[in-house]
Amino acid sequence: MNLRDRFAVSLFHRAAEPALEWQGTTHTFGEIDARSNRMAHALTARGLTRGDRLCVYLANSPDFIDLFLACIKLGVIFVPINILYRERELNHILSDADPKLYITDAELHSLRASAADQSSELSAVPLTMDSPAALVYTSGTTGVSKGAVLTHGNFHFNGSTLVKEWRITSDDRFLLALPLFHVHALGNGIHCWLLSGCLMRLLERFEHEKATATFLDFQPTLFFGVPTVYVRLLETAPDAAREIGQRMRLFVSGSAPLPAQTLEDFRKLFGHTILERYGMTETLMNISNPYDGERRPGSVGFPLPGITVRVANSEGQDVPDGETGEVYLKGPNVFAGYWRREEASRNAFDGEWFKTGDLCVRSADGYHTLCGRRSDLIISGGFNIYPREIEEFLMEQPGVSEAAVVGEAHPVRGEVPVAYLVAREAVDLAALEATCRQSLASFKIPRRFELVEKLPRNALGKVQKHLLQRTGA
Ligand code: MLC
Ligand code: AMP
Repeated sequence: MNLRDRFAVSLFHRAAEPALEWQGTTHTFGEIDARSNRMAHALTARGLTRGDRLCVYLANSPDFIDLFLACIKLGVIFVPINILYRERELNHILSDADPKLYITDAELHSLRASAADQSSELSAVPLTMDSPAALVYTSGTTGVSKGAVLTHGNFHFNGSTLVKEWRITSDDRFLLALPLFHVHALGNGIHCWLLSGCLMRLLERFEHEKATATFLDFQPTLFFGVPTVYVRLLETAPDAAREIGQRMRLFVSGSAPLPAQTLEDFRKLFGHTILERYGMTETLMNISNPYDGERRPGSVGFPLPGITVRVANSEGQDVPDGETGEVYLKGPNVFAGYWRREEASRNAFDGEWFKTGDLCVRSADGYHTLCGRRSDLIISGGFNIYPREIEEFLMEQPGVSEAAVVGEAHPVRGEVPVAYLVAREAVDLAALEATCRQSLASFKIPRRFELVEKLPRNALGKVQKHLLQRTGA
């Protein structure tokens, strides 16, 4: 048994049903199956075989889905790359994943041409739920991006759990506007769609200026967003919001904290209480507010069925309800380790428990509330930023002797990065920003650069970032 067998509930048994709307064209599940089979043959013709890596640097499109499904069917390991990444970030992933093929827009063009002549039938490759399906890169606290190995079983467990818990059926109309290169859209979106057999409209990206028109046109019943998307949707005119809300069944938020005020304002405008859940690349989804019952503002709810969660102190011992500890968890959702990084993989676990690095408090009635992270991760618009990566880059630039990057609160993005620099000689800040633009993804570019005499440090010499945050506010 593997993911291909599970996707057969839709790709085979619902072959004639509408599956995917993309830019005015509707594809049936049978067409999606056939397209990915042709793509699988085209990849095989390029020499790809089970266990090889395929890196994909593409925006959302049906081709992205064809490539993912082709890899699932062949046992090729799919490696999605954030399209906002620039050369430096790309080079690291390309050398680490060591792919047989790397697909950009130009390469896609020729691959599509060779797929067109291929057979739409494809024989089965022996794969199990333990076979690796994807390597998804997460920035590490060390500043080096690591590939999380996600198996067929991880994706299947996650998708089937969400379908059941969030009552997703083939009657749903699902609007997906998040980037497919991250697990929110790939692990949740694509899998909930294929395992439920619902109709999905895929957008290249979320554009808030067009959101109202898209919602009114497609009339979705199901939508997944990051908090920034919900903040943007608060700009919807009241009449349109009411109409959208009447058709809608479920709005889900995750990837970053949803402010309780946004949940409340959204409820007033759309008449729906957003269901907030918590996950991460290494584990897919962990904890979710209930479909029925109270969706508590500021809380992420209860562990999903089959997942065991503990709240532990720094010695790994359980803390009582009401006290803060780190989220430890185990279950079929937990990844198979970091690609070619045995030590990092070992360090991520305490025995059989995966250490998430997220801090949380459990209430007496079992609701979990996240309250920060062990590391100084910044989340901007749902994209993760590890300050250390930017700091190292800044310190390579002329004149910069020390750098500290901190997250500053932002009304739409949640947080944005701000850089504090100690200069050994005159630093041209405009030139520095331009250099950052060339080398770093747009969301990682500090919104402000501040020159300071020295960075505040504690007795051990560690930079006290909380003091900078206060200065920056
Ligand atoms: C954002 N940008 C994009 C883009 N998304 N560019 C191309 N394609 C995309 N998909 C860039 C823009 O160029 C711009 O750069 C900046 O980001 C903000 O764009 P905006 O137009 O002002 O958009 P905004 O209304 O702010 O909304 C941005 C957003 C986007 C929320 C739609 O950030 C987004 O899609 N975020 C989702 C990230 C995600 O899926 N995370 C899940 C990780 S998985 P510039 O240069 O102008 O600033 C995870 C686990 C879990 O965390 O639990 O789910
Ligand atoms: P990523 O490494 O991109 O998979 O991001 C995972 C991180 O996003 C988690 O470790 C959390 O810190 C954060 N996250 C995901 N969902 C939520 C949520 N609902 N509330 C707060 N933080 C979240």
